[in-house]
Amino acid sequence: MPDGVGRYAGGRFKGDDMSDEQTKISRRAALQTALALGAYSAGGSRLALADDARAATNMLWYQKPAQVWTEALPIGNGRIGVMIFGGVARERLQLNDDTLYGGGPYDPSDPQARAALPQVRQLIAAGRYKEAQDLADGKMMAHPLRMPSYQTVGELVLTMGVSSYVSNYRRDLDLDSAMASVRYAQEGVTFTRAMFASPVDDVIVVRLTADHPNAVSFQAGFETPMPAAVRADGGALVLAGTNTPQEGLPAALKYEARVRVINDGGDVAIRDGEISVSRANSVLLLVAIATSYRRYDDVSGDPAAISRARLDAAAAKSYEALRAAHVAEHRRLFGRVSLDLGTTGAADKPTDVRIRNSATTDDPALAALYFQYARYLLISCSRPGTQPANLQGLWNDMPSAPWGSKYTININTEMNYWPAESTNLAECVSPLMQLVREISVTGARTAQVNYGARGWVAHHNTDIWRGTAAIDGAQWGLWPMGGAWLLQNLWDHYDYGRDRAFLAELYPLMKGAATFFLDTLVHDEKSGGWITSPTLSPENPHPFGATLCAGTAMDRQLLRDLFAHCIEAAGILGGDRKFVAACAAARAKLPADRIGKAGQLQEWLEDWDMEAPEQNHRHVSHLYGLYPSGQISVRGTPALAAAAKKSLELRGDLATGWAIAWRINLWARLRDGAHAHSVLKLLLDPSRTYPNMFDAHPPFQIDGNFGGAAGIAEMLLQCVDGEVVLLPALPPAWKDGEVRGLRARGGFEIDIRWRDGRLASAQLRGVSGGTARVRLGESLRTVKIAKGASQRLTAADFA
Ligand code: FUC
Repeated sequence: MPDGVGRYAGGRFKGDDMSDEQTKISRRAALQTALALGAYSAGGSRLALADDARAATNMLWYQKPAQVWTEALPIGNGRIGVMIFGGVARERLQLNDDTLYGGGPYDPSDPQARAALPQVRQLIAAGRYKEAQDLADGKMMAHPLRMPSYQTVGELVLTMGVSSYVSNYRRDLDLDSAMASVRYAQEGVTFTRAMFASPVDDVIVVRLTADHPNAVSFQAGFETPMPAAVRADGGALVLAGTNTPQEGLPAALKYEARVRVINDGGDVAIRDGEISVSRANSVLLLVAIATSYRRYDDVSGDPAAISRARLDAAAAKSYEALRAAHVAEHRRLFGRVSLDLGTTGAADKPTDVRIRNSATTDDPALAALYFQYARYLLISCSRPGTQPANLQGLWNDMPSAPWGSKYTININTEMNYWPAESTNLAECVSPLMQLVREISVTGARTAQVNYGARGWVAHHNTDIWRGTAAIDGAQWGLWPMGGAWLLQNLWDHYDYGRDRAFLAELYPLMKGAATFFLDTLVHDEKSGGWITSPTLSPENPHPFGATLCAGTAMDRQLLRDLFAHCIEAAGILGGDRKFVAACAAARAKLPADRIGKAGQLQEWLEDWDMEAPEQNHRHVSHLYGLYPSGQISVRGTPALAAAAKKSLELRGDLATGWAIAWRINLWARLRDGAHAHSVLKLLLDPSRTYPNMFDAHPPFQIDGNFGGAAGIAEMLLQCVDGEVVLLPALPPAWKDGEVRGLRARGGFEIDIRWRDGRLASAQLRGVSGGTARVRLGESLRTVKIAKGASQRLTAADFA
C-alpha cells in the first residue's frame, strides 16, 4: 500500500489500524489537504507553527467514510446543519433546518385541568398518590398529549460513480476552523472536498477540487423521507416540501433546500431532477435551506424567496471570501478557550480508534478534544437568532426523532447550556433567552387556564410551538418547574457577565415565574411550610406506585433560587418592594433540605428514598442543589454536602450519557477529582460515545456532550460560595496542564497552569471589573481587578 493510509474498493476498507509511520503520513496528508483548502489561513498566508499544533489537537479524523449516521461528522451555523458521510462513490450530506418540526401552532391548555386541580391536591395530601395520578392523567394533561417532532430536511447526495481503488483516504473535522474535509486518491488523481456551514452568509458551502484538470464529475440530487418534490429553478435544483401532520396537528410548514453549482471548467446540466457536472476543474456547491416558520404562532414565511436570496448573495462572493468570513466568525467564539491536559501516544490514532481504546489507554487529550468538541457543537447549533440546541442539537435524520428531538426541560435543555458561561460562549445562550421569552407568553395562558394563576408556567417539555402544558402522562409531565429551571441558566448568564441591561430584560420573566408559584404553592400541614402540588421528582417513581406527590426536594431548591434571584435582581434594578416581600416570605416558608435515614439527601419531603423502586435511577434531581445550583457545597453546608454524596453513592455511577455527565459535575463539586475522572472515563467509553463523538443515550442525545464539557471545566475551576476556586477537583491523571479563557462569576476570565498536580500560575482578567475572592485549597485571597486589567497569582500567593 504505497501511501499507507485507508485503502478502499467497492465499499471495503483496508488498513484500519495504522502503524506509527502510517499515522505520520496521514497527518502530513491532512496538513497538505488543509493547506490546499486554505482551512487554516484565512488570508491565504502560510501556516504558523502554533496553528499547526492547534489544528492537530482540535481535530476529529478517520480513515474511512461513515457507514452510519453516528459516524458522520456534523457542521452547522446555528440554524442549518449537515451530517457529512464522506463517501467516495456516493457522498451523503444529510440536511437540517432548526425550525422544521411536525404539526403547526396549537394551544394545549384545558380548563378541565383547573377544575380537577383541588381534587388532585386533596388526593395527594391524603397519600392517595396513584389515584391522584390517574385523575390528573384524565383531566390535567395537554392537548395533544404529545408534542410533534423535529424533522429532517433530507439529503443532498453526490454520486461520483467511480468504483476503482481508493488510497490515502482521510476525512476530518477541524474544530478550530469549523471546516470538514474529505481527501482521497483515485486513479492517480487526488480529490478533496471542503465543507462548512457559514453563520455569516447562512449557506452551506461544499467545494470539490482535484489535482488534475477536468477530473471533477458527479451528479447531485436530493433524497428525503419527507413529502417533497425536486424541481429545477433557474440554475438551481430545489427540494420543496412540507412538514408532516403529527399528534393530530395538521402540517403547517413549507420548506425548501436549494443547491446551486458554480463550476470552474467542464459542463453543468440540470436534468431528470439532478444536477450533472462533468469534467470540471473544481466545483463550488452552495446550499440554502429555509422554512415558512417565523414564530411559534406565525408560519407565513416564504422559504423560496428566502433561500433564493441567500444563494444569490452567497454566489456573488468568492469561495475564499465565504471561507474567510466563516472561519473568522467561528474563531471569534471558539478561539477564546484552549485546553491542554497533556498528550500521550494514544492521541496519534484516528478518533474512532481512540474512543474504542479509551477505557484501557491513558489519553488525556481525548478529554480535551471532547471538551472542545462540545464547544464547537454549541457554537454550531445555537447562535443569536437561531433556535436553541434541542435534544440532538441541530442534527437529526428522521421525520420522527427519539423523544421528538425537542426540548426536554426537566434536565436536558438546561444541561445543553451548562458549559456556555464557564467555557466562554455566552452569546450561544441568546436563543435560550428567546425561548423563555416565548414560553413566558404561552405559559401565561397555561397558568391562567390550567391553574387559574397569574404569571407563567412550563412543564417538563416544550417544542417549536412553545407548548407549556403537561405532556406525555402525569407521571412524567405534571411537573410545573421547567420554566423555573431554565431561568436558573439565564440567571447564570447574568451572574457571569453582570450585564445590567440583560438583567432588566430577565427580571420580568423571573417575576412572572415567581408569581405563578406565589399563587399556587399550598400549605403543608405537617411542616407548616409551603409546597408545590401536584408535582414529582423528575421522572423517579416513589414507593407508592406513582411519581405524583407534593413538595419534592428539587422543587424547593429551584424555588429557593428563583425567589432569591428575584430579590437580588430587584435590589439591583430598584423598586418592586411588595413583590420582593412576597418572595422573601414564600422563600422562608419552603421546607429545608432534609437528611434521611441512610444519611442521604431526601429526594422527597418524606424519607422515601430507600424504599423507592428504582434505586439507580438516572435522574438525580434532588442534587440540583449541589450542581448546577450552589445551595449545597462542601464548605458552605458540609452536612448537606455529605448527604448529597451519600445519595450519589447510593444511585451509583452507571447511567446513560447525560446522567453520567451530571455525575461528573456533582463529583467535581464534591471536590473528588479522581472520582469525577473515573466517571468521565465512563462517558468517553464507546458505549456512551459514538465514533463521531456524539453522546450515546441510545440512540443519540447531545446533552451528554455538553454536560461532559461542563464537568471538565468544573474540575478545573468552580464558582461557589461567592468564591472562585482554582483546581478544585484536579484528578491525579492530569498531572500537568493548562487552560486558558475560562470564565468565572462576577465578570472574570481565567487562565490556569499546573505542574505536578499543583498550581503553577493563574491569570485573572477583569472583563467587567470587580473583586474576586480566589481560593486555592484552604487558602483564600481577595483580588481587586479593574475592568480590562489582569492579575497573576502563583502558589506562593496562597502560602
Ligand atoms: C428525560 C430523560 C430521558 C431522556 C428524555 C429525552 O425524560 O429521563 O432519559 O433523556 O428526557
